[in-house]
Amino acid sequence: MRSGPGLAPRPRAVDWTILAALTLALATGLLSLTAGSAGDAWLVVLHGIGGLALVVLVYWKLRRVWPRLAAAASDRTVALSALLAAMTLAVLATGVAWALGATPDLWGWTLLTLHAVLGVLIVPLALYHLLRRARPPTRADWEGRRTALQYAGLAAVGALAYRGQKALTAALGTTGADRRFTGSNPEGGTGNRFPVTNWMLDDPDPIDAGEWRLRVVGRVERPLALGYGDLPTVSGESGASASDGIEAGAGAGNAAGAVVSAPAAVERATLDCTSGWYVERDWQGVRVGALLDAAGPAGDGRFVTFRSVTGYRFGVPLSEARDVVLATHVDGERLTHGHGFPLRVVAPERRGFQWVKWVVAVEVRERPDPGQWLAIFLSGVDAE
Ligand code: HEM
Ligand SMILES: Nc1nc2c(c(=O)[nH]1)N[C@H]1C(S)=C(S)[C@@H](COP(=O)(O)O)O[C@H]1N2
Ligand SMILES: [Mo]
Repeated sequence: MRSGPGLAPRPRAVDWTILAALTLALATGLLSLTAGSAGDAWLVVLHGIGGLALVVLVYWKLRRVWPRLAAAASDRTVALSALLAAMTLAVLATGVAWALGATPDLWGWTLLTLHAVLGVLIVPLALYHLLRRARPPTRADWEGRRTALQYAGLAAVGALAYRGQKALTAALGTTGADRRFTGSNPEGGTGNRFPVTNWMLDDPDPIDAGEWRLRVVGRVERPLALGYGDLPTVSGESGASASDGIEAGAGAGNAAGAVVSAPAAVERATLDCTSGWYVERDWQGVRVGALLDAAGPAGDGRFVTFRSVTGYRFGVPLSEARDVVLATHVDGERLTHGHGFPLRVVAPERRGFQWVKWVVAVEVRERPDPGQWLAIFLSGVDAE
């Protein structure tokens, strides 16, 4: 890009604007990890525009400090500044490459996961850089009509680049063209044919439906323990080994009557993994509202946590939980082990890492469980 000195704001203004743009990109990037409904789309748009404006800002800055970087590589502070510059360029390059449709397999990681991890790793380097180098801006750094024009230009370039990138991917028909508002690409397929994504070492043995129990516990009047046979039957079940060995499980024989007699719930919903892919499917199973009606939440029950046999868990407010489906089937096929058989969370408008697999307990709680949020920071660290 050609830009004479007249286009760039004064050095200290550039530096502090880089900090602002970096903070914006980091904040919107992290918040986008829980963005699940179309109303959250603006977060990712702001992320893209802020990130693309940063490309211009970083170019201005590097043009200015390049001679010093090259000259003093032996100085520790300068060496760390150079590392910060390299990482920032890597974050920008991975973000833009992902948006343009690049989907290389990086030893089990996606480019988007690498992008997010590099973005977070920048934080300590940027803080060190600030402590060693920051000079407070003065009014003189921002004075003049020219500065206002320069900033208007910068915002326009960021927004135009964002539009241009969308137009380019659409015109070329690259992978990136079909991105969801979260930045995820479609996986297509039907039924169980989509990637299995497990968090770190979350990899349980296949579950025997005959032994398995679903417990509805916590702040409820009538705790339940349901067997696989107590769950609604999905009519017209398809798939190779559809109900092999399952009838043996039958019901656990308690207050489950209301649940069994309910017809299977069907929910069309999108599973959107933060590592950058999504699928839309019909999910069949039991509506959590039906389970709660049978168990009778106590007056102080406000949240519902879904717990996996592995200890992995996630919770949502009680009113939202009523609409969650605990699925035994996808597109009429019994879930495979990898996708969470016998039961997984289907939480429309929530991101994939919140769709707990191999569910063994539904816990009604008075307040949220902060420990679950650990999963947010590690959810991008996905296998496959
Ligand atoms: C902190 C420094 C970061 C910078 C400078 C940055 C910058 C960028 C840029 C320039 C793009 C391409 C925008 C486009 O062409 O549309 C991008 C895309 C993206 N970034 Fe970041 N990013 C950062 C951190 C993060 C983090 C921490 C996350 C998530 C955890 C994240 C998630 C995303 C997503 C989901 C996209 C794809 C958006 C789309 O497809 O439209 N970023 N980022
Ligand atoms: N118990 C458990 N549930 C889990 C996970 C996990 O690792 N363990 N991974 C989550 C993540 S990150 C995603 S994207 C979805 C993926 O579901 P899938 O493997 O059926 O594609 O499951 C979620 N549920
Ligand atoms: Mo995920």
